[in-house]
Amino acid sequence: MIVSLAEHEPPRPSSALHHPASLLCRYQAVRGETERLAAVLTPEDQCVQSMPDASPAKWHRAHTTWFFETFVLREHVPGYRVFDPAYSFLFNSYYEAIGQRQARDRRGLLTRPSLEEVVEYRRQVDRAMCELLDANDGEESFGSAVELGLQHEQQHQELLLTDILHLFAQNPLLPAYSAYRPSEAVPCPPAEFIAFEGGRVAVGHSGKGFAFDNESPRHEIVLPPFRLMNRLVTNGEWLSFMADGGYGKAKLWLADGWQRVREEAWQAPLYWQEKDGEWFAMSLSGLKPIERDAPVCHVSYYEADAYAHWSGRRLPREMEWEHAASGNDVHSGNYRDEGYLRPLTAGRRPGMQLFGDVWEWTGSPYGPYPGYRAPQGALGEYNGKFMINQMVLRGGSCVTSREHMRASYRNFFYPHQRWQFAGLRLADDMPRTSGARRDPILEDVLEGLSKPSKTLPSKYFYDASGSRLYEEICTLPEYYLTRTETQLLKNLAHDLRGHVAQGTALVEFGSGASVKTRILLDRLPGISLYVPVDISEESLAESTRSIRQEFPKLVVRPIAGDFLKTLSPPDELRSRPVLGFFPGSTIGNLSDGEAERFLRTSRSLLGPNARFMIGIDLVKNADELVRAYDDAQGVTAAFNKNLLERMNRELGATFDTGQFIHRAIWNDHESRIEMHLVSAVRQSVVVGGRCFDFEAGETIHTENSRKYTLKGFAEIAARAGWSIERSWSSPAPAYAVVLLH
Ligand code: AVI
Repeated sequence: MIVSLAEHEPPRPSSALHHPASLLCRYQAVRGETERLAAVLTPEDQCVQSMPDASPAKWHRAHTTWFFETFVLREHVPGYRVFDPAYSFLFNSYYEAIGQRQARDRRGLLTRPSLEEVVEYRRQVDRAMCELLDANDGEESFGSAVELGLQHEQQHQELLLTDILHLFAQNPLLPAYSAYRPSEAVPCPPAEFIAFEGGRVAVGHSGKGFAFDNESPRHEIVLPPFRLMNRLVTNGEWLSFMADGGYGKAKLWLADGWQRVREEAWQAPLYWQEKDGEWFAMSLSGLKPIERDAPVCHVSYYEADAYAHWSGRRLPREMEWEHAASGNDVHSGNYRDEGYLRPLTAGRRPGMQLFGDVWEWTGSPYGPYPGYRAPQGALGEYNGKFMINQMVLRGGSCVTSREHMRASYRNFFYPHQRWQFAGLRLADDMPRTSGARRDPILEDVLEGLSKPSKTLPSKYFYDASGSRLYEEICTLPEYYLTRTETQLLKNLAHDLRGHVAQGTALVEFGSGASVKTRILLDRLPGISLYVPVDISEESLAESTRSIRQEFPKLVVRPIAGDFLKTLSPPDELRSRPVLGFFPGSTIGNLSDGEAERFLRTSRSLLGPNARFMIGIDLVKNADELVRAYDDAQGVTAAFNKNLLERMNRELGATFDTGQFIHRAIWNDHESRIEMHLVSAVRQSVVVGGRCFDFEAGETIHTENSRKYTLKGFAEIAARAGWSIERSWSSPAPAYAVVLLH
């Protein structure tokens, strides 16, 4: 529902001027900034047009000048003589009321006027503008046109860089516009969904400072409760979408988008290229390796929408974004002023990464607000006539000027366009719980089953019967992991004996029944403090009790919590040697991105000087791997199906477990064993009051179990700031325990 405020509030000018600095100073600063941005470009760089949507830098410089000449000097300076009457044809962008113009896609053919003549044009107009502003600063009659000209010029500054990147990306030399500026390495926060209550909220420009006409009138709407992701979608997450065949699955795409994917053979965001299995992207600093934690950029609306569909979510509506953003510090973001000229990892500053980095595609079509009327005259063409067939983007980017941005700012592009610095965040609707407390398991399950490729989180395997079945798996002849690791631990404990100093603390992640811990405690007498970390308070209490009984001199300080989240260390951990312990190749149940994040956050518990011992399963013959996850006695099948039984028990779901078949497959591309439950027939299942349809043969993906090479694992660890100090590997079946420091 939309309630217009227009009836209750007096109309106000859309571009009321309240800017503190004098207009003359601002004029000089903004015009000077355009010159600074162009200064490193050669005359050739500035003349070429790389595609119809992009304009040459020379054209941007001339067009912004024409804007001041046409809408300020010719209107407000009696007797002003234009620099060259032909320029109105050359540098009018789209103003029908002003007259004919050079076709947009032929701007690159303007080898004349020369760049020097355009520079001279800028000088003449600047002289006349400065004289006018000097004599009449604060003059309302032309002040709003000057301010509009400055905001317009800032938009073209961004376009100039956007278009130069496109141009340079076509050049086999892949030139850099500016040097790469390193940024501090920060952990990317895990994706979380922040809840907003919604309700009756006011949106649109509030009336203070400059705003474009399309941000008004401010009006009230009713927003249903919603959730927004706490940060932008990352390159790493986009790689998962690609790895899952996202660009090849028609069902994820809008029909127009799917047509584009096929016509233009999209396989990755614009500017990405794969070399020897690694992804790189062209940037304003030249061709650079993809940074997994940085926000994905240069995707179209079609791609953003397909990604949202794939992830079982949706794009935010523009008013959800604006409501979430209003009240946030609009100036705190990675804008052009920071000098990076590329989107950076979230987590550098508090907040939801709403401003700067990348323009965020919203799911909202660009249209007029209730009561909107385009201003009279030629300038009425600035925004209003584009209110069809485009989608709104919010928040500004790493090439937007900081002072140009507002929470109410609406950018807009066609859904197929990719050359803008555009990315996305996800949103979703609040689960309908009719006021009752939310059930996190139900939410995760509903989310996983809503995805086009259905999933269930593997962490829910381990209820009481799942844990029993897993213990049984560990004793199976096919499941080599446990006994191989046990043997390795016995051997390496012997090697380490002299190196584990007296007073060492052993911190175990996902300690469970602490079975393998005993191998270390028996053989490494230096360990005097044991910190088991586990999400299950019950199994922690049980293992703490039995370890205390068996090792009476050992101090045990259990931590109940999710080790994937940042945990604070108990006081006793300070000022002693610390050895982290994460056995069982449990790290392989995480995606590489999650593993990297876990390794990074584990530092907060372990401290800066710790060592970290991790068990990892290694790549080997596919048959042997599949056998380990599809044993002859069917214990792993029962373990997998227990997930469905658990949903039936705890959520009242209606899975007929006899109609699902356990399947383990080796995914060579991702180097992992995948466990699936395959629907034997066409069937429907009800969970949490929702009905999920299954085709015969459709699968629920329940677990990944990554198999590493030592080199591949070292790379993941290195990204998280660890290096391998030593490793112990077994001969076939290959398995390793690595010691990181
Ligand atoms: C706990 N985790 C390391 C086991 C694995 O090998 O990925 C879980 C498991 N799944 C099937 N069998 C065992």
